[in-house]
Amino acid sequence: MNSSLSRADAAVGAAAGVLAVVGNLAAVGLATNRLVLGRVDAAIVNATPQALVTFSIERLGSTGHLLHLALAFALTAAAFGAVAVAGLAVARRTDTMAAAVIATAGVGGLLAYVATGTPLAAVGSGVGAAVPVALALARSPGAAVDLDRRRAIEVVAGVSVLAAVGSATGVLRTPNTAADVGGSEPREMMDAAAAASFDVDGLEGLVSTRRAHYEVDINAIDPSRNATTHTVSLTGAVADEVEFTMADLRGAPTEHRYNTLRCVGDDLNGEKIDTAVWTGTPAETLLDAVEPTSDCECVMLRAADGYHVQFPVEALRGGLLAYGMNGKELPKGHGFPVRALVPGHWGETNVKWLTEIEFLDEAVDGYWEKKGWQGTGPVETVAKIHATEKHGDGRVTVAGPAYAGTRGIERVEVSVDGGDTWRDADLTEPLPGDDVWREWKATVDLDGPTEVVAHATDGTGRLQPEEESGSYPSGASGWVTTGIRP
Ligand SMILES: Nc1nc2c(c(=O)[nH]1)N[C@H]1C(S)=C(S)[C@@H](COP(=O)(O)O)O[C@H]1N2
Ligand SMILES: [Mo]
Repeated sequence: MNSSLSRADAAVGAAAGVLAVVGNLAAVGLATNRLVLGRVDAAIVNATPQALVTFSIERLGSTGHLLHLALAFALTAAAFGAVAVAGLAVARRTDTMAAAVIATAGVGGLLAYVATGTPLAAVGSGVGAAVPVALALARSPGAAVDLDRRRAIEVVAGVSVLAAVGSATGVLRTPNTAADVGGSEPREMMDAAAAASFDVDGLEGLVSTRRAHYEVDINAIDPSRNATTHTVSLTGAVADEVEFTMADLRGAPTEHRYNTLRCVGDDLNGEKIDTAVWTGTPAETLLDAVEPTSDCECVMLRAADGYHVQFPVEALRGGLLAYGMNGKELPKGHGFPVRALVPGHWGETNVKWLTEIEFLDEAVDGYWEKKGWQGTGPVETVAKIHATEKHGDGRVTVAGPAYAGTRGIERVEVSVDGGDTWRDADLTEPLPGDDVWREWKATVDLDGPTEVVAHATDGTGRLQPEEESGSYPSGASGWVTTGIRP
């Protein structure tokens, strides 16, 4: 083999690698568990040192996901590419095109089957890997295979078109129907929240519709769940296990709630905090259907993406199993078809793509707790400074959300003299509900650059702690300070 030949082989191999990944996607749609890419990505995340995973998810967000997804793509495509290159070698040895194509499709398909356990994924990847090999060999049937440069370029061009069509097919196969949920009530609640919100430039609104609700996920690709087959099972230390379909959940008593979520990894003045109107059935409906047999009184919630979190069943009892968000079906990124909402607890307990509520014999750590986080308990109290609106005459309105989970917000104060004197900020009327933030605002008169400090007092009369800490391991603390000028 001379070197130009092997370069042509490499081009066909790369094309086969890409097309195998795309073929998989085209065959099964955007469904993590059924994509070799999704499996490899999950394996990379599992093999990555925990500190790095935490850093990536909490700090880099979607950029971090893109990085490990790119690595997963390179590894996956390289594996299928190697199969195709081996296929070309088979062609040379046997002098037949059919043997090479069948070998590539077979081994590629087997690889995908082993990785995903999904026959359709095997077909998609096998065919995808074999097509470039077939194209490369097409005009030299039975002959000794010599791949010249021109042929390699033709193959890559042809495969690029197929890859584009295949990717589009795969993404379109993914159901993206956001049906209305909950009738007119969620809409009315959103309107009421909009009317109650302060009108300050840059403030997000009491229901976060001016900007997208934040998202924190352990996986780069959200699991795709089919609402007609998805179930939530109550398992483990119970007299009899019970399984609920989505039809069961929708048939159970319905509630609409304002509910605020905040990630334990949120910075003190960060934006991993939002509020939506959620529609679902009280978790109690499900919990009452089983008889616990242990006295641990703790549950492990498990999800379709492998996520799991353990906390006292008592916290879940007042919670909601939500299938609607802001009057629509839950968006995929927020847990379609059903997620848990646990009043007043850090975001990580609010499991998306919920599949199982397991009653435990003894408490064990969940996903984040294994990485050292302590985020299964109640949220810390915080007043954030998210907006400053200048009036042009020396007056500046500062404003933000204030949140203390189920304790509620009683008062927010601001200081412009470094904390010597404080004045009360205005608060929005509390929206009904046990776990909803409020907005605060205060207009201050300034004659020069000034530091503004804000702090909140919760419904129990306790002032937000002044001592500063980062979000790891149990949530950020301190008073938010911002420099403003008139
Ligand atoms: N299945 C599953 N549920 C999950 C997560 C996840 O990665 N997988 N992330 C948790 C974390 S850390 C937070 S802060 C919230 C975020 O919910 P949101 O993305 O709807 O804002 O979901 C929680 N539920
Ligand atoms: Mo989180």
